[in-house]
Amino acid sequence: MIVDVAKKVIRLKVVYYGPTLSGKTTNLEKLSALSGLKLMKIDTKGDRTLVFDFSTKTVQVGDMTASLALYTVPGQEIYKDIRVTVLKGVDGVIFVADSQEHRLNENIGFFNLLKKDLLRVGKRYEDVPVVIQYNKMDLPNALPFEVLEDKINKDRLPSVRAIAIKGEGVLETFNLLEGILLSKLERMIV
Ligand SMILES: Nc1nc2c(ncn2[C@@H]2O[C@H](COP(=O)(O)OP(=O)(O)OP(=O)(O)O)[C@@H](O)[C@H]2O)c(=O)[nH]1
Ligand SMILES: [Mg+2]
Repeated sequence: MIVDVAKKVIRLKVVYYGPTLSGKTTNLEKLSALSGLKLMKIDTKGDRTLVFDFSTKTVQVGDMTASLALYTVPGQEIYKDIRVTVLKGVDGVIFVADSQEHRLNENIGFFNLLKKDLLRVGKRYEDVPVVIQYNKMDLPNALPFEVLEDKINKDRLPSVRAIAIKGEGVLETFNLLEGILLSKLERMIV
């Protein structure tokens, strides 16, 4: 978080994190379309995220303006260092899981990686709000919500079911995290 007292602006950073192809970029694309935000993408040829995607959203909190910078990390293993760079200064995380059965272990592995990556950028997992999204619930091989909760969400974090490709659950997920961040902010400034 960066506070610019002169301009009355508080800058917050939200990062979409999760395994490759889970739908992080799709989330930000749909969110940007639904909320009228301008999206910048840096892709590889195959449409996979190379560096990050980026968008911003501003919200009024009292007489301050909260400016939320929204990023997605690249999920591919070869970009693991970029992932850490994108996480620097993070205030809140949306963990996008791929609900398909064969990707369960990858989701669990990535959730543990999130904890390690947060430490690498000087943050404790316990101090950073995280919301989990179970994406691709439209697919026939998607695991039931209860199973996903049991296997991935050991800490009982807020979670949302989504079909990001249809825009379903995208706003709900974002609003959940935004609500947590803004109420934290209100407690600090009011
Ligand atoms: N069936 C289905 N496909 C989806 C859904 N959300 C995303 N996809 C597809 O999954 C693929 C990967 O989506 P991306 O949003 O690019 O995934 P990503 O997490 O950004 O991937 P990386 O950038 O490599 O980390 C694309 O072909 C999407 O269209 C969904 O809810 N259902
Ligand atoms: Mg991507």
